[in-house]
This record gives sequence, structure tokens and C-alpha cells, in this order.
Amino acid sequence: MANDTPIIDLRSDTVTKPTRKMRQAMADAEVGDDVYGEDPTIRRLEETAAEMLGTEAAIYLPSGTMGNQVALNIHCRPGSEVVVEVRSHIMNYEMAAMAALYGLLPNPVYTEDGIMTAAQVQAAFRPDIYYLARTGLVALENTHNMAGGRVMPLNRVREIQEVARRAGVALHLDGARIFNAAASLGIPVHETAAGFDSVMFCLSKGLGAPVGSLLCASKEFIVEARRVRKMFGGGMRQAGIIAAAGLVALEDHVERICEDHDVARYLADGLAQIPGVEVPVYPDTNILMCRITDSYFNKGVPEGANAASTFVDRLRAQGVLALAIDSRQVRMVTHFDLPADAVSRTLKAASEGRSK
Ligand code: TLP
Repeated sequence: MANDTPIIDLRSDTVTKPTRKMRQAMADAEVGDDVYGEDPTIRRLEETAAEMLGTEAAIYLPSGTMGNQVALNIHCRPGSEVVVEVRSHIMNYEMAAMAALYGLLPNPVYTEDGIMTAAQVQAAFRPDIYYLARTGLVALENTHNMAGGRVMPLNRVREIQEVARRAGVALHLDGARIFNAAASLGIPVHETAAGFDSVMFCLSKGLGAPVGSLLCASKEFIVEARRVRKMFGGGMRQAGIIAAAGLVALEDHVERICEDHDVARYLADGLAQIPGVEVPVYPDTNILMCRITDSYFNKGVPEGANAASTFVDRLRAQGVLALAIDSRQVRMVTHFDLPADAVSRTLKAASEGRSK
């Protein structure tokens, strides 16, 4: 690989760099102290987000993890359970925060494809008996990251909302990639966000902003969220500087997000042709999970190594970065910062990696 050949970074859609327009907006941003509610750019971002998602209000936070955790704090009393799909981000990739910070217990629902049914959610609710923990919340994830960016069908979401409503259990949506979900379903994002008590989404994933997430909910909920955000040290003062890039993301990058889904599908088509690489689930959105079997390795899996990490190492040697999820699975995520030849170079690297 020549030194000036750009790296193809498929580890995540969080790796994008701010565009020229974002940098310009950041330089020009009007700012104020957001802890006093005086940053006009953040206010505009929060109003725009609430309007797009169809909620009364929104709050800007430094990360998706903080958005999810602020919501959990408000929804649940200590000692309650949170119903989640077993591979959810909230349960697996947030440092056990719900247990460490609030004394909450995840109640994981096991699914094949990452999409819970209403019957499964209903079965996870605890009856009201004095020796059982209370069910505090159902948290859905749409798109579902570790299920390969799967989109929850809208009727499935509505059925789950119905059983939760009937049981009096609140609903949170980890919509880190909600704009990918809406694009894939071909519906406005507010329909994907409807029927939840709180929705978190990220600007710093497929939308391409450098930093930030929003938590969207009722006015009352967001007033409380400002207190909890402060408790976490998430009051960011003149953060209009970064919020300005978020506004550009919402203005310019929503429409184009489905291009990333096309690229993920081209990649899936090509990878599935390579002996030893399986694509068990054709991507709905911008996340592609592939499975590396032993037959990928012409000379066998190297001693003491595993299939996924060896595959990832061989891609890296050719300037392509991907993420090993476990000993077999590799994740690739498409985004707007990929070079034009990303698919062909990735496929070439994957084919050539067989005989190293
Ligand atoms: N996901 C990251 C990693 O943490 C795995 C990634 O590269 O995909 N919810 C979902 C569904 C997410 O995928 C993520 C980040 C978050 C929440 C947390 O967002 P941040 O990283 O902003 O705290």
C-alpha cells in the first residue's frame, strides 16, 4: 500500500471527521453559557431536534451513553429492572452503568435477530409481588447495533409499546442510529420516535458530527434531565462551538444517509462471494456483520489466534480497518468519510488475506 493511499476505516460510523461546512459553522457559532441556558446555538439545536423527532423538548449531551443513562436515572427507581434485548448497547457497552450508578438490573430478552416480540417483552414483566423487583423500563434499540444494524419493523415497535402501556411500564428508545432506521423504513424520523417516553439519538454516528447526542422527551422530563446531566458533569458551557456542527449534520446529512446503506449492501454482496466469509444477515442499514469460518484460511487459522482477529489484522495490513466483535464475527460500518474505492479495496484485501 502506498503511503498516501487513504485508510478505509470501517470500525464505526463514529470515525468521520467534520466537513469543511461544519468547521466553518463551528468557527462562526454564536455561543453563551449553556448551564445558564444562554447558548443560542445549543438552543437552536435542541429545538430543531425536538421538532424533527416530534417531542416537546430536547437536551444536548456529550455522548449517547450519557443520554441513555440520564434517561434511565429519570425513569427508574433503584432496585428496578430494565427489559432489554440481550445484545443491546445499554446492557453491554455502557460500563454496567445502570448497575454501578443506579442499582438497576437488566432483564435481558434473548432473540435470534435482535428484534424482541411483544410477547417476549410481556413475559419479561414482573408480576406485582412483594419479593420481586419492579419492572422499571423497556429500552429498545433501533437500529440494533450488534444485530447488524437491524431495523425494528414499525408494527413490532407499536405492539411492544402497547403491552408496555397496558402494564404501566415506561419506554425508552436508544435511537443512536434512528435516522438510519427511518431512512431504511422510508418514513419520517418522528414516526420512528413516536410512542416512547424518551428517545436518545446521536449526531456523531451516521450523521457525521464530531460530538454530541440528544435526549428528546416531554418538557417536564427534559427539565429533570438538565439536573441529571449536571450531576454527571455534562454541563458544557460554550458548547455551541460543537453544537453548530450538529446543526449542519441535521441540515445536510439526513438525506444522504441511505447512501451508506447501499455501500454496506455492495460490501455484503462482495464479501459473501469470498470463500470462508459468511454474511448471515444482509444489512438493513450501514452496519454489516460477517462471520469468518476456518475455511477462509488457506493455511489454517494461525496457532494461538482466532478467526476474526486474524481476518481484521490481515485487512489492517492492507489499510482497511474493521472491528472483531468476538472470535468469529467482524463488524464493518459504512459512513460518508469512506474513499470512493472503499468497497473494491476492502474486497481485494479480504480476498488476498486468505492466502497470507
Ligand atoms: N456505539 C459505538 C460503540 O460503543 C459500540 C459504535 O461504534 O457503534 N447506543 C448505541 C446503539 C450505540 O451504538 C452507541 C455507540 C451508543 C449508544 C453510545 O454512544 P456514545 O459512543 O456516543 O456514548
